[in-house]
Amino acid sequence: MTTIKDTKQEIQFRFPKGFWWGSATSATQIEGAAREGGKGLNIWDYWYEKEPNRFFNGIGPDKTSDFYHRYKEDIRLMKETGHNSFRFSISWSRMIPDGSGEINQEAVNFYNNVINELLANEIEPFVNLFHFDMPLAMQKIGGWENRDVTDAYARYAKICFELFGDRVKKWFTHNEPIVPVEGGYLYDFHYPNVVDFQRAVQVAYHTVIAHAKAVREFKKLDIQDGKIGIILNLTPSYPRSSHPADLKASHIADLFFNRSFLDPAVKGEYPQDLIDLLKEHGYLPAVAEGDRALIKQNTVDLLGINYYQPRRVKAKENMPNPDAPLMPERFFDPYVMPGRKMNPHRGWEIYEKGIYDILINVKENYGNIECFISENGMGVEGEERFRDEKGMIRDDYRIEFIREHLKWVHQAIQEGVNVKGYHLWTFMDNWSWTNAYKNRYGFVSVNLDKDGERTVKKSGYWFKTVAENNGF
Ligand code: BGP
Repeated sequence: MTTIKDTKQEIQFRFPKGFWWGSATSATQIEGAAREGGKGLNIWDYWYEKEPNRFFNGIGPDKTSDFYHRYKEDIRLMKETGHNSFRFSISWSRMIPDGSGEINQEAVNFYNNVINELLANEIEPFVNLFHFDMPLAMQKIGGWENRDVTDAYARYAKICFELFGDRVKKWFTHNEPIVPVEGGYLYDFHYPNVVDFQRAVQVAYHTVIAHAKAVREFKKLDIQDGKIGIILNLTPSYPRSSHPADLKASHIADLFFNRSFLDPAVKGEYPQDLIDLLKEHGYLPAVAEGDRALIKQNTVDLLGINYYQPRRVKAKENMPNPDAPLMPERFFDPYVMPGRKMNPHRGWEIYEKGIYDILINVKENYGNIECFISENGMGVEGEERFRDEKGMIRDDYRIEFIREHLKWVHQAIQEGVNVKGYHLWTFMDNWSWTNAYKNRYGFVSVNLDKDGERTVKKSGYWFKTVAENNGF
């Protein structure tokens, strides 16, 4: 086995004892076996069948790294890369093929096997229940637009808690719930490709209701040592300047893209400014009696934070057409900061201090809730060119990316933020929504031309030393 020794210097950035080192994945992106093992279709299987040309190189979710069959080998590689924890998601349409009916025993067996294998390797399973993968049968009745789907989801969540809660202690209701709202109902990069602000608001609201109902089920079960959380992609919103118009623009972007989920999940209530804004423009969602109490009583114990890039905005430069359909961009323009550092492959700004700013905000404004970095990572195209003669991809840029972010996480810990871990996106190169295999993110490379052959990258071995030393 190859090992990469970190320099023999003293550990400068030491993390608290028991820090969670690991990585994150999602069912649709790694499992494969899309039509196997009794799985029902989800929106990704369906959309790919309808419009394969919307996916990079025409590759769909049926061609992934095949974790469904290769989980043992993969878990062994997790061990080899120093993981003490690992996040995966359960596929709702694998567990309950039509979303609301019979439980699929083959799925129960599969997830039991994965959980048991992780525990046998001393890797703590972190389980997420929904990662963009609405069962097709549920989408056909309206997806999150239909309130009945929130009940089907809560039932599915309860079933998972009951079946796996004896061994899984960290649970998450959703990953990045704003993304299906943006992708599916505003900007056309997820099925059902609707562009409609009113419907987007309803979808976002019902996602919060579904979340709160799942949390309620969890709390009823009183799982020993169990924690329930949500995973949010928090994009700190930076104004171009301190001019009041820029500040207002950035405040509104923050309300839409961060606080629309962060506040109800952690504080149990929506920000009044967001309610006022939607009301002023006539876009409040339909609500039901008792919703306010439901949200208030079902806040999370644990917050997962995904951080990739900041959002920079400025006041609108041209008066928006008041008759155009409302979109969030009515309230701000994007701002390109001169001299910013970019990941050219993904087109995202790299701003390491953003991770610290989020954490400090969580400490100061969200009761210093227990949290962890649940995703952070760097997607790079064409990594094969960095493969050396021994067959290892030398991804030094990824090591630097992780290290620079970890320094800011460490700083936040020094200042008292309750951060418990760091998970990279992602464990192995995976299929990524419409980008398919364009950008690679993993500690482990997956060679699609060689039957999915896995090789650990330099970053994977580096991470092992970090995890073992609990610092660097
Ligand atoms: C997050 C998602 C992941 C993953 C990651 C990288 O938003 O939770 O599923 O895909 O982003 O983004 P992408 O794959 O689009 O490059």
